[in-house]
Amino acid sequence: MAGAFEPILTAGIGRMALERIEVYESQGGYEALRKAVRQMTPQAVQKEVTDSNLRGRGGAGFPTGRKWSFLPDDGRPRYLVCNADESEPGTFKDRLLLERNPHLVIEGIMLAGYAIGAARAFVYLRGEFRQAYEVLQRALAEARRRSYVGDRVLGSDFSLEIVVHRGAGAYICGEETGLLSSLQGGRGEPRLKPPFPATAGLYGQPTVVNNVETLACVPSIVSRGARWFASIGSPKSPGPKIFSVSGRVRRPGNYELPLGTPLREILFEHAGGLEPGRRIKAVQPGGGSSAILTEAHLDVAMDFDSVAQAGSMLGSAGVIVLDDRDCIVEAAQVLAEFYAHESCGQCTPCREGLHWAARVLRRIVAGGGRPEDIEVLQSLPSRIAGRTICPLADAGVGFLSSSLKYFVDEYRAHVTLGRCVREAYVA
Ligand code: L3W
Ligand code: SF4
Repeated sequence: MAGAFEPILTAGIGRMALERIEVYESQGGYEALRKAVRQMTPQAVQKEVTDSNLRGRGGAGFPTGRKWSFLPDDGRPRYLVCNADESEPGTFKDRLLLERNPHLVIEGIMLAGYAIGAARAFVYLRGEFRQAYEVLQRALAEARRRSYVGDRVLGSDFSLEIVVHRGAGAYICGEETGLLSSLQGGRGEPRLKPPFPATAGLYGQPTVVNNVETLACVPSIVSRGARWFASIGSPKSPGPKIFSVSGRVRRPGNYELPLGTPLREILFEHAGGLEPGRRIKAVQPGGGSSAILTEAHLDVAMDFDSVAQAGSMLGSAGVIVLDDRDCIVEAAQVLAEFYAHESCGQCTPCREGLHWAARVLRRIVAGGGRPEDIEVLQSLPSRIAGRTICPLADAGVGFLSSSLKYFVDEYRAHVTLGRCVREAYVA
């Protein structure tokens, strides 16, 4: 399957200027939208997406068609929000699509908006993505001129405007309820769910929040059909997926492959493998929030269910590779500092616990670790995870708890020696 796979979302990137509308159109761009508004009812588009088994690409893998179906049919205005606040450590796939294939994202938004009957669509864009902002604004202006966006799309009864809103650089605004609060002008603070955005979202109205890559899958589902999409990759997690690979590989970058491609193939056939003589120490398969896997897991199929069975999560599919030169304690510290910094502060276990984790790890890395620190670190994850409003706190201890499971001896040696044991074997 992987050998026969042709990229769908990234096809043409690097070879042609897809951000120019005439180039995108020359590749069949906006044909799916034309087909939808001229030949399909909104319900038919929704059914196609449901039957395709498309699952959300932002981290949770929730079935997209099912999410759309939760919107109550009560006459209230509905909103569509494209979550483009990509901030997950090791994840840079949405940025690629936004900067290099913006019309695919716009077409996906228009199709999703048509399917759910959206009154307005918003793109919540990570504040630092300045280039993506400019590219997207230019692309939107072109799309409006050609009647793909705005009033009476392609002469039909369907109208939808897309508004781009720039965030201000907070990771937590990628969490959907934090995002909606920020979009309304409030603080980027998550709230408990339920109610889910589907029933009480933007301005209290029914709202769908979909990730950039999820929406970018919709045009090909509409043009080529649900059955075609469902035949790609793993049956329960079908379709293409962009894996962002970073860390100790020879060719870091974005690789679009079928979901279910083995981790080994992604790392060694596509990302160039490791430098000669090096060994894999740990891999985070789903961004900085995911638990680590080790060399023993290299044959895991990279789909939502298989990675979960292996003890981690596919998440955003940001694959981060550490090799035998990397200090596990230092890596844990870097991530703990990140999540502690990004905590919005509402929940005590997250606000205080992540700072304590970072503080203890900083002490160990600096050579001042105490024997009891290991027990403190081991007890932290269960006191933090699952006890907070949103998943940031769980994410903040994902690396810590899994690395303690596989590398507790390295933590202990670090404390005993006052330095990293890797110095003993790094060439
Ligand atoms: C209506 C129900 N809607 C679920 C909806 C819900 C949401 C989606 C998934 O976390 C993960 C997290 C991060 N009625 C519903 C319903 N929904 N039941 O379905 O919901 P949920 O709560 O399972 O997940 P979530 O809160 O959206 C997302 C992980 O992603 N993550 C974060 C990645 C960040 C990026 C990025 O920077 N681009 O992707 C990392 O892997 O840890 O587990 O829409 O409303 N009964
Ligand atoms: Fe804020 Fe952390 Fe609570 Fe999420 S878990 S709401 S980031 S304090």
